[in-house]
Amino acid sequence: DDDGPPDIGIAVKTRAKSKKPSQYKVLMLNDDYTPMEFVVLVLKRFFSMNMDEATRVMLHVHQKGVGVCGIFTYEVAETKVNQVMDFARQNQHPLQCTLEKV
Ligand code: TYC
Repeated sequence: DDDGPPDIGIAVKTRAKSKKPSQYKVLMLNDDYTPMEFVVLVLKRFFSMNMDEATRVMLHVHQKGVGVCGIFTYEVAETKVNQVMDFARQNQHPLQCTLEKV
């Protein structure tokens, strides 16, 4: 390109700056009243654990006071907390579940 109007170039950003979405732990809290079998059911139903995993996590929470059910993006973690709290309330158990930024 020697003569004529100058070439015009448009810079196109091909790769957007991508930040990994923040991760959140879903925590299960111990209490004195929720039956162990109900906690196991919750862990199986909402966190896709098998019987062995669910029992291990439930016993950990029972002994230590708190335990991790899983790590998710904020939206998924919040949904799981709401599902667990609704299910516990429907069954009149005081089971508590919460999220915490990783
Ligand atoms: N501590 C309860 C009991 O003895 C069992 C339990 C375990 C409750 C885990 C809540 O997140 C929990 N029946």
